[in-house]
Amino acid sequence: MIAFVPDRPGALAGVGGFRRGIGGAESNVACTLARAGHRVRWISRVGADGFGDHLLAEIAASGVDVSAVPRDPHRPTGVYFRTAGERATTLAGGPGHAEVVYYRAGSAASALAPGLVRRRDAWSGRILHLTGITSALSATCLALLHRLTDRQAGRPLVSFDVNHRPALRQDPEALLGLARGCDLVFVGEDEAAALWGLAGPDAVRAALPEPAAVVVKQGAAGATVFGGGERVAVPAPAVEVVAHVGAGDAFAAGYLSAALRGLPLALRLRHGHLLAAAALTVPGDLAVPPSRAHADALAALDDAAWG
Ligand code: KDG
Repeated sequence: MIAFVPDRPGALAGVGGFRRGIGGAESNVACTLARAGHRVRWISRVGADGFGDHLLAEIAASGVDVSAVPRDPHRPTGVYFRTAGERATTLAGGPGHAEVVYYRAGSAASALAPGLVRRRDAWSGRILHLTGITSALSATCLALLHRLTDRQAGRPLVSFDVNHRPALRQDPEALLGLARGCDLVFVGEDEAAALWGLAGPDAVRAALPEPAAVVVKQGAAGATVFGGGERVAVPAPAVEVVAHVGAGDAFAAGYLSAALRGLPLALRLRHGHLLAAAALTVPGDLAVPPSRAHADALAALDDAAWG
């Protein structure tokens, strides 16, 4: 999607102008992974409009292969507007709320369907990363995700970020069903509580026994991963938060980057935290991740150095 974000905090009702950026959970993960040095392909659908041109150019500029993103001549590129982060204040100067307004119904991406994405494109990498946002855009999008998570020969490791978005009114059962069919699941402790009434990482794992690994994100407290018979918890570094938007995507990208490199579970979580910290400290949806050498050096610090 194109993301319009105001230059200054404040309720949407009072915003005079917006800066154009890009957003979208999967493309954020793709861009961050590419910036971290991995070969990445993003598959979606955008309109044959200027916003589609901009989106493809920006995502390609991060090093992501966009050759499997067709242009839809009949539907526009999705767009969304949001406030400039959780520090937003009302016009009266009091504390405000993060506001998000989507213009995505009827967009090119919402018309994605099983017949429009070739499995050989989607399954060509070592990991396929999907999210519960796309599955909630339309019935055809949900059908596409079911097709891509079919347990058939040739399926790569499938990663799924639940990505609860109240504005999308996602179906909790549909999300649970999709998550159960994947190999690696990311979910926030708060998301699991809101969607499924689950309290804490162990309850989440009990409800999701099928995936080889389940990562439960616990905000400032850190994250816990269950995998290979292990339960590993790693605290998050303390950072001054500017905006939470994009932090979950950055976390997933950091975790996936470390997983692709075969690093142990604790280091996967640390790489996730590092990239999330890079996103938390900027107003936009995307942050420049630290170089691989810098990330490795930070991830190697002992727990005491993180507080
Ligand atoms: O994860 C950040 C996303 O929320 C943002 O980039 C937009 O994908 C998006 C959504 O639907 O909320």
